[in-house]
Amino acid sequence: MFSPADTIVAIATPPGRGGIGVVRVSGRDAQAVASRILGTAQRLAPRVATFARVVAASDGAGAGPIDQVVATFFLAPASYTGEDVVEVAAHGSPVVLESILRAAMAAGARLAEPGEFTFRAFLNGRIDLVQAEAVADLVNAVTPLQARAAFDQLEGTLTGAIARIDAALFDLIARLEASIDFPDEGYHFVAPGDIDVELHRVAVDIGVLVGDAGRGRIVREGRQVVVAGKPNVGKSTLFNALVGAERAIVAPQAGTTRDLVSETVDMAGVRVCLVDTAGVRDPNDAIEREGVRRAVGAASIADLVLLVLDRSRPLDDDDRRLLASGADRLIVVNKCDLPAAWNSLATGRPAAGLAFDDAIDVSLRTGFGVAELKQRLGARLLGADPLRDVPAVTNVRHIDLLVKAGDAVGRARTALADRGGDMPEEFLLADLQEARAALEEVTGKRTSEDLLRHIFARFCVGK
Ligand SMILES: Nc1nc2c(ncn2[C@@H]2O[C@H](COP(=O)(O)OP(=O)(O)O)[C@@H](O)[C@H]2O)c(=O)[nH]1
Ligand SMILES: [Mg+2]
Repeated sequence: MFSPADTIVAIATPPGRGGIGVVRVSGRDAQAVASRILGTAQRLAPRVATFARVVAASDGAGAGPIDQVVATFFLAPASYTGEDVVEVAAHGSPVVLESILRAAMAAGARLAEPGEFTFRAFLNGRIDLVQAEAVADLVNAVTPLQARAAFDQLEGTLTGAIARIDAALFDLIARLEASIDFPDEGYHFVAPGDIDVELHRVAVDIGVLVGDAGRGRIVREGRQVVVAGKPNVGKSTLFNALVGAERAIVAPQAGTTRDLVSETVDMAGVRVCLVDTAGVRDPNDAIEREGVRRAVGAASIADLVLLVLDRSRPLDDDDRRLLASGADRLIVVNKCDLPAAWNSLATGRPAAGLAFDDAIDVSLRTGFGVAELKQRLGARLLGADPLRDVPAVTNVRHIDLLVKAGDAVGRARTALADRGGDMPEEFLLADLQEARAALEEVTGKRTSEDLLRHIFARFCVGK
């Protein structure tokens, strides 16, 4: 998909202005490109920060000096990509960085595709596919917990766990093959009892990884939480309180919020896309009708609905309709600072026929109950115990393949149990090889080009 023979270049820092901006060059001509744009005859010493001037080629329109920079050369294979790399740290101006980029291209480098530096690191065996995906996750992390999970994967914790499982399977397969290859020896290279002990151990190891995968997936992918309720109950006030900014308009008139307003926030380490909606009631006009339609639509696809009720006004049909919907929800009973129009949920049933599954009394005006609401929300998003260790597996691609490997090992164990003492080597081999194939697909030892293309397309240019 990418041509690995080219020397590539890209701006590695994000668009915009900053103290420093970095242009990165990688490939066999990295040094030659650097010496052309830096105008220095002498070669850069590896891993030494060298002060220099970038100069554009004299024939081009923007000829002449561009910026004072610090260039660092990394000699292959001890670099991010495993190739010769030069990083040019200039002043963080988009104009300057663009000029340096163009100068490098004029000097023989090609503009890198998204993720191409990391792809080269993968191709050159610097990192496996799990680690390459972790790089993208780390760059894209919104919460510290997401960053931590990605960092652990980049450090190779998952890679190591998979390698240990794979090594055990490899060893078993070798012994089973020996038993098949030398049937006349009159004995098995491995006893059925031993095989089952080993397979049990492998199944447990896979189970440990997959066991936390549900939480892991939530950490990586985040959740969508929708604030719903009839008009004027305090939805936008709640939304702002959770976002920590006056993002949505709060007003005493009903029907202020007419479109969806959304914001990404960190809740208990989970990246949450929080959505404020229009109050659900019989709409007064076409715009409000569309707002209500969007509100209902958003609530129907949400992972969790925060259903807001107003305790200072009697429950009405709008509330009842919302309460009747079966969404996964947390009921927020607001305006507890005002005289109550119905009983507290703690002391009794507020109205006949209404079931309150999970409700909390708050006053968004005084702040009463808000801390507990946040805590309950975090627990609902992440499961019972949000502060446990960082999950090892977070990526649904890895989870699916690990489950596949676990299933194959399970089938092997069943075959072994069904045959009693008579060892079904061929069946076992087929299952164990399938398990290994799934693990190799996780780490990228065995991967289609389509999948690679798909994975690296998520990266930004320069990574
Ligand atoms: N007394 C009292 N008023 C509140 C409380 N929360 C919100 N309000 C007020 O209720 C009105 C409607 O709030 P808003 O957030 O716009 O409701 P929305 O229509 O559901 O989005 C505003 O005047 C808020 O200041 C509360 O806890 N107590
Ligand atoms: Mg509103």
